Amino acid sequence: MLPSAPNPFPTGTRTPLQDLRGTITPNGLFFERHHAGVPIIDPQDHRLMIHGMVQSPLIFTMSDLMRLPSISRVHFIECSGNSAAEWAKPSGRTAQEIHGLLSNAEWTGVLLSVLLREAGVQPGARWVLAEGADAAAMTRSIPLVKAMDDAMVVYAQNGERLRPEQGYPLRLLLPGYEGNSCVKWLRRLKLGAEPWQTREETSAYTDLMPDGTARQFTFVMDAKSCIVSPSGGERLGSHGYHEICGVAWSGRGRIKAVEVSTDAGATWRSARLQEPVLPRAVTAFGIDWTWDGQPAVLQSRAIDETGYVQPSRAELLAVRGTNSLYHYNGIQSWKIDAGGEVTNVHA
Ligand SMILES: Nc1nc2c(c(=O)[nH]1)N[C@H]1C(S)=C(S)[C@@H](COP(=O)(O)O)O[C@H]1N2
Ligand SMILES: [Mo]
Repeated sequence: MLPSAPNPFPTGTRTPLQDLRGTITPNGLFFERHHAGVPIIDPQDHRLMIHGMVQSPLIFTMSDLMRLPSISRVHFIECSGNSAAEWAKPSGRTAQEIHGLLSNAEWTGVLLSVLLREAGVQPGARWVLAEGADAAAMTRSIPLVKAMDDAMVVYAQNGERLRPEQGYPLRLLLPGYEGNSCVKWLRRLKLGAEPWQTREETSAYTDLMPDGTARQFTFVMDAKSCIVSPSGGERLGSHGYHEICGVAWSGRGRIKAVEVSTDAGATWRSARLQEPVLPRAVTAFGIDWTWDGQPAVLQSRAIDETGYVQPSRAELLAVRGTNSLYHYNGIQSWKIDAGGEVTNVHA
């Protein structure tokens, strides 16, 4: 992009999926989405407060948190606004432009359940309000069951401290939940009986259905996949063998299978999955393909361990209509023309 060109999306950056292989997103290429800039926080001054419906309210310093038993787990974060422009028409050109609000890292921190047990959850508490220390004071209501299950407060990413853009010094990580709920620069957790109906769960992050009702608290990111090679913006230079490779992920658990079509969904073949296949983490896949020089449409569909099958665009729109902004997980189609040019199409 020319230095003078306005950034079309100044409050976020996208991971260049087509340029990466394997599953781990290098920290410098992790996507970013901030609603009101990146705060500069001195970790010495940072505190995490836990209050509300607990036996004993607690305040943790960063060194308090870092003394506790740590765990490291690989999980993706995907913004629920990822691929949103595809609701209307084929919009992005590359995998990065279309699906780049997705990244995957090894996170290190403390299970949130450890902190909540320390505070003592009062009977009747069902929800946790998470608040960030940025200018947006991002706040989301999180079900207590998730908080007590696999939620983590994390301070490291791929072995090093979080980057400022990822929430340094502390962020909430809710594996498989929409990115917005993974509150960065986490400073406060309040327990209560009901959700708080904050701005980001009322005016935004709801899904307007065809009948005019809105779905709320649609946290889980459904299974999705994307072929990253060949992919949009590329030009296949030669006929013959090409490995088709890509990434798949599901907020509900492990990827069970990925199927690939080279004829716009008429026939499907099972792809190889790269081990390890981890729950709520990006899984890499590959399949052999010989390009005969004829036009082709490449598609992939992810199937997760719950049996959920990633829908075609038509199947998704049949249920969700076209009022939605968030949670687009329709199958991606890449058209290859006779000259080898790869473009984003809706097949
Ligand atoms: N405090 C705070 N937390 C936040 C945000 C924010 O603006 N402020 N953005 C959210 C959104 S919309 C997403 S998709 C993820 C993005 O995380 P990343 O920037 O580390 O990729 O963080 C979430 N957590
Ligand atoms: Mo987001």
